[in-house]
Amino acid sequence: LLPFANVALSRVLRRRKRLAHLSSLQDAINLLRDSKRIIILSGAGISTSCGIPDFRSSTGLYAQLQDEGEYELDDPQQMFDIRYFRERPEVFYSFAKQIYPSNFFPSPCHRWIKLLEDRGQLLRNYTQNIDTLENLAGVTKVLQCHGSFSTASCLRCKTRVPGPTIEPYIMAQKVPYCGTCRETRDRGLEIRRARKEAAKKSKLKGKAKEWDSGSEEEDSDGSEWGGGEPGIIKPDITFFGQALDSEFDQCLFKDREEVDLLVIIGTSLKVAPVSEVLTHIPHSVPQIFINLTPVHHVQPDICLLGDADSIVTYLSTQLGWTIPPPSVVVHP
Ligand code: CNA
Repeated sequence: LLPFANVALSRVLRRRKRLAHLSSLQDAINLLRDSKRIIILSGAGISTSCGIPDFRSSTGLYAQLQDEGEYELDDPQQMFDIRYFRERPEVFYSFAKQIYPSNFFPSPCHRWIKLLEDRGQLLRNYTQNIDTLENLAGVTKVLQCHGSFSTASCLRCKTRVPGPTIEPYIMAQKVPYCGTCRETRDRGLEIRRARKEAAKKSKLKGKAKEWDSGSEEEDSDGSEWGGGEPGIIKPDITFFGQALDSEFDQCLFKDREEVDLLVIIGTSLKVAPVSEVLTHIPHSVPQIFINLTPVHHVQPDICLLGDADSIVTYLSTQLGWTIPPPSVVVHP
């Protein structure tokens, strides 16, 4: 018995007549055996077995946020919306520890991707995941399209800090503010105070008045502080409303010339522009889709529906490959 459903799409529905002959499990096995430059496009479904909920499953984060009602969101997606975050960062920080990748370990899927890399067959893993489990599995040819918790940046001055710097704030459910902004502000205020003091002392009243009425920005002697509070630090995960790093386009532009197989695993393909990878690679490149639930807005050549870990394990067995066992990994 197969641990999953092998869905052969109707030939009429096929997007490309050239590949209309592909549909069976044996085709998937042959493609995996013969391909040398595979793109893996992965999503939250490859990490659910690690204990990290996805977004859109019935037990996923959106359903949880909807049911709990704790955060009073108009829409669960708001939790990851950059405009909402700027207005109410405390909402995200009261929730973030639930998705913070502090104690999760790679799944068989992550280790399968590493196996493909070790076999010299992986062109690149485009992951939408922010959990960095690909890194923990040892995959090096990985592009974290939606960023990760491994770094965080100030929304105001853009200073970037290592992710662990804000870990205590995430765990304590507090909003971290930027130390660099704070220093700049304090330095500016200090300069302003010193100038006032100097002006008073030298009885340069006219000059002192001018300084008194000036803005902090003018007074801060190059600090460019515009007043207000220091910036909020946000993990460098891409929120809705934020552009992807230009590396995504650059890699795709290059990889589309080389790829010979696209394997899509554990994603609903609902989030653009990553979901559009399918349309950006040449039509002659076969596509295998491995997921718990079907998607209806795209027509990959081969759909294998079921638990992704079971499917890649089954495929590997058929191919005579061994997925590396979990190794002792240390979270950075
Ligand atoms: P999604 O829209 O929640 O879709 C996940 C898909 O995975 C669904 O179609 C599920 O049916 C499928 N799935 C769930 N469990 C399994 C399983 N065991 N085997 C096979 N398939 C399974 O998530 P997407 O990744 O498509 O959406 C992109 C979002 C999700 C990105 O912006 C991510 O940052 C975000 N996200 C990431 C994580 C993570 O890093 N682990 C967790 C939750 C959300």
